[in-house]
Amino acid sequence: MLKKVWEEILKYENIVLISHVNPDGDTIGSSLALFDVLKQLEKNIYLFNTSKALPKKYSFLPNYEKFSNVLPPKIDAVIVCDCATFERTGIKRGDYKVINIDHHSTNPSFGDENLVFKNFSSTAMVVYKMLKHNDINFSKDAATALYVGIVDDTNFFTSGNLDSNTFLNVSDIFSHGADINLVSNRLTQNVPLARFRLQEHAMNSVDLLKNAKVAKIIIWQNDLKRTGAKREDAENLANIMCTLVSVELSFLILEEEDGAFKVSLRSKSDSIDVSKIAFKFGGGGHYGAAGFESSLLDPEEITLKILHEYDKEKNVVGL
Ligand SMILES: [Mn+2]
Repeated sequence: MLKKVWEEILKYENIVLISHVNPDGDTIGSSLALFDVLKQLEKNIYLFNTSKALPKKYSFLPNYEKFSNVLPPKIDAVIVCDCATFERTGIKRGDYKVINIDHHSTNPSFGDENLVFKNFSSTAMVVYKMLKHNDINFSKDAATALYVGIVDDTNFFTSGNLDSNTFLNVSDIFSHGADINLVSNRLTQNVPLARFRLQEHAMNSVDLLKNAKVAKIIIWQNDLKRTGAKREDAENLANIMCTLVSVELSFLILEEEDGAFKVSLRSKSDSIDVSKIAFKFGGGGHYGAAGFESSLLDPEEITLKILHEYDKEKNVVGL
C-alpha cells in the first residue's frame, strides 16, 4: 500500500494538498512536508485550506504563506491529509483523483486511493512511512514540518499511540535536520496575551461534574471578543482540563461565529474512548482526543447528551 499510493501520486502533474478545516499542526505539517518533497520532484503542487484564516503559530514553517483557500484551475489529483471525513476538506468531488492519507480510526476510506493507518499517532507519521518505504529523501524543512505534525498530535509525546517505532522514526526525522528547538519554542512558549487572557477566563469558569470526573468549559463568541482571542486560542482548553487529577473526560463547547457549536473532547488513557462519543454526534477522532460540530443542540443539551454517553461507557445508566 505504501508503494502503491506513492506510485499513484507520481502519476499526476497538477496536485493539490488539502488540509482540514480549522487546521492543526498535523494536517499542516503533513501537507507542508509533502509539498516540499513533491516540489523537488517538479510537480505543480498547491496547498489548499478552506478556512478563512490559518493559525499563526505554524507560520514559522517554510511555505506556510502558500496556503490558499482558492483551488487552482487545473487539478489532476488531490492529496487529502489528516481528514477524518471528506467533508472536512471543504471542497466538492470533481474530475480528479482523491488520495486519502490519514490515521483517524473513524476514517471511512473515502479516497480513490487510501493510506489510512489507524494505529499511527499522526498523519505526519504515515507520510514519513510512505517516504521512507519508497526511499525518498526529504529536506530539513520537510523534517521540521513532519516533526510539527507528530508533536502536535501526541501533545509532545504525552498521548496517542506511542511505541518504540515512534521514537525510532523521530530520531531519523531529527537526523534529517528537523529544528526541534524552534518547534518547541513556537508551539509551547509563544502564547499571545489574548490567548493567555482567554485561558484565565476559562480556568475561572470550569464546570466540574460527576464528582469532578468530568470537566466542561463553554466559550462564547463574546468571550473571544472581550479577550481579543481567536477561536484557535481556545483549542488547548480541553487538554488543560484533562490535567486535573480526578478528570477522566473533559470537553470544550465553543460557539462559532454562525452560532453553531464546536465540541472538543479529551480523555486520559485507559479511561474513556472519546472518539466513540464524538462519532455518535457525527464527528470523529481518536481514543483520547475527538470532536464534533452541532448546529441543532444548545450547550445544555450537548452537555446532557455527553454525560449520558459517559454514563453508558461507564455502565452506570439506571443505577
Ligand atoms: Mn492528526
